[in-house]
Amino acid sequence: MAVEPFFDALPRARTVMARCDLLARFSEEDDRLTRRYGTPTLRAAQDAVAGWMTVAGMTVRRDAIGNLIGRYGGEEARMSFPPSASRMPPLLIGGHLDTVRDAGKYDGTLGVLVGIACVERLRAMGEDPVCAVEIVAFADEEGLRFHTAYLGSWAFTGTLDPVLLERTDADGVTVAEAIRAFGGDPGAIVTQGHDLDRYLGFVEAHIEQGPVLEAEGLPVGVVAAIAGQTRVAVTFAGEAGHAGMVPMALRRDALCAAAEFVLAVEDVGRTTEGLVATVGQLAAEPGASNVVPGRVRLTLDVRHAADAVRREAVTMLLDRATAIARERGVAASFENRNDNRAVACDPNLTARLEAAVRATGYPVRRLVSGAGHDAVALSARMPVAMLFVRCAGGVSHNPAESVTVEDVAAAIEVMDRVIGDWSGED
Ligand code: HGY
Ligand code: MN
Ligand code: MN
Repeated sequence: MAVEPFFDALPRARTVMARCDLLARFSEEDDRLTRRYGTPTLRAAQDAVAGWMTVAGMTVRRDAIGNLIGRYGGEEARMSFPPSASRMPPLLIGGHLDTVRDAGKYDGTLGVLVGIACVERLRAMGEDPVCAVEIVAFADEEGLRFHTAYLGSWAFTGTLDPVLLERTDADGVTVAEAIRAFGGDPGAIVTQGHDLDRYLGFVEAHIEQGPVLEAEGLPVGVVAAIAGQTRVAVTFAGEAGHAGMVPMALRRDALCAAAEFVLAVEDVGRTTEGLVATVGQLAAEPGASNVVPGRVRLTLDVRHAADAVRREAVTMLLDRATAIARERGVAASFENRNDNRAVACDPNLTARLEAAVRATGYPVRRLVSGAGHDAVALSARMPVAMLFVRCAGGVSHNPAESVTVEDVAAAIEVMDRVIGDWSGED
């Protein structure tokens, strides 16, 4: 289906960029962008997005965990203008509005805002999309608050492990309490299913967060698969002591044990083909310059496209932590916080996405994503596909994250075509 040249994507891309700038102001911290699940700043960002959805002719709702969902077409659209007679199940498009700490402004938001830009075209053209379009802004993909990935999308699919509802954040607030405080209903989460079997599938436009598209001079790429990831909370417990009085040979210094482990993590990552392993958070207690650290809590993040390789690396690293602890007279303990298998994108939906990329005038470059995405959780219940958008230097999870308006326009055109692609099917 030819996308009307009249509705050139560039002006809409400029609007997307401006909206990313605006959403970046909704942060829990004055000097950097941090927006966790269940916070007033996430709510404020959602309210801004809900406003844009409403103006675009969408009906807007929140589900039991607080994901924001806009819908264009289908029954609800009959009351909207123009009356729509969408006859096919909805195509789900979206991203996430929560962020990491000191985040960039495109990770997650781009998928939501590109989707809204496509609906704005449908509305302006008076298009009657054969497939209704739902735009979802997941409320927690990063897991910054509870150290769990995909809380929003697991809940959306009705497959959230109820055990997670008792998971606590740094302040001892449980997921269930945070859901209630955010206006959600933890009891409804396990049962809500959003008629999942009726969705044509889920497509997200997301920054690549890597250097390949830029290195090859391509504005967009297509995700073939998403690597599996394991997140473990590791604790080394030694003995706090007076920095001036405890002889070096008698110390049970938890931070020295942790430091040796951090370098072991780096070594396994460097020597295992295709593996990445990271210690992203580390806290030494009691945290005083004249006290030998008695306890260290750190996070381990291990990823690989092959689940067996990832799991073997995790086992090896936890065994290494146990050995280091024994040699240093400290104790090592572990809590598996998150374990997600690798996911291949749906071949049929990906073929449609690839056709849209070609029709927009670009070659198809398939990539494996080392970054996790909500498509992992959704893949259990519907076909998923992802479009990558070039980002400068591949930098992400960093305030320097950036994209060009031209590449956003390319992504919008591709997504216009993905939506329009069903117009030939009744
Ligand atoms: O951690 C990830 O890969 C994603 O950004 N949540
Ligand atoms: Mn991210
Ligand atoms: Mn993301």
